Amino acid sequence: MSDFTIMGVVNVTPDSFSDGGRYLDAQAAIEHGLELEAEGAAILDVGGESTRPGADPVPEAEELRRVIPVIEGLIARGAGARISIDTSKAAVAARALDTGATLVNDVTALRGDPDMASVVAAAGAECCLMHMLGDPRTMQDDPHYDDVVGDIKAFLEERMAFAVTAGIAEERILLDPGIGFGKTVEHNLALLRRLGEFLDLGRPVVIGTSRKSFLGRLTGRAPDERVAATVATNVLAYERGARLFRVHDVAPVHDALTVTAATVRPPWTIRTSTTE
Ligand code: HH2
Repeated sequence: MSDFTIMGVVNVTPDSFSDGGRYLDAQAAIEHGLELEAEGAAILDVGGESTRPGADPVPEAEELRRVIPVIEGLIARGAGARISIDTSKAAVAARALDTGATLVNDVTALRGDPDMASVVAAAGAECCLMHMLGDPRTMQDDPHYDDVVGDIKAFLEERMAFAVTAGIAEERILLDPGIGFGKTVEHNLALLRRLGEFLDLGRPVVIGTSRKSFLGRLTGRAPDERVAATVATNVLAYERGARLFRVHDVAPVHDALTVTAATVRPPWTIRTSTTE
């Protein structure tokens, strides 16, 4: 039994930074989700609104039109992975939860829509609270922190208290420092280096470095050439205690984390089907 969970990204958007437009068609998104599950994703994170820097907001009706058929299709096709809805709109979360999603991944940490906390609480859903400085239009405009780890820890602690007060059970909360959301390259690296400090908050830590621009700034590579850099950061994050990994490239990250987990936390399992 592995002690890590991979969340595969299913973006049903025309403008996501690394795969925009590839899975805009519901059938393509469903096939992609099933492939990610076969590669080892235990959660499929379905999103219909890009959060890349400068992204335009998507109207609720359009977001629903993008994501609901994909969730329905994944369930109809017998997906075994749990389904997460990546949204900051309460109405989208509510419909997704009714359709069969069990986790709400809200990059605004319940600040984007006043009804979001009660929707999550009423459904008894899990929710991922992520840190973002400002909003996607402005977040990369000279972000500043007194102490990036301390400031984000305090933010997540406050958001967790808010969620619990709103009726969301603490055991259903996941926390994410929000790599790339209002952070310089140095901020992202400091968060990874000191990720273990977030374990003090007592909830599972989610990390999303996949193909992000700081990896491009460091390697000079385009988004779809950042797999090795993504693997490196996820291995580092595991070693520092993260247990949920939001990625586009599930197969390589799954292999890398399998070996990392076996090394860091034995016993490991020998798979007899491998060839020498
Ligand atoms: N990153 C993105 C979107 N959602 N959710 C969590 N919890 N953590 C993250 O780091 C995170 C997230 C951005 O990645 P992507 O979905 O590929 O891009 P876009 O927002 O352009 O669709």
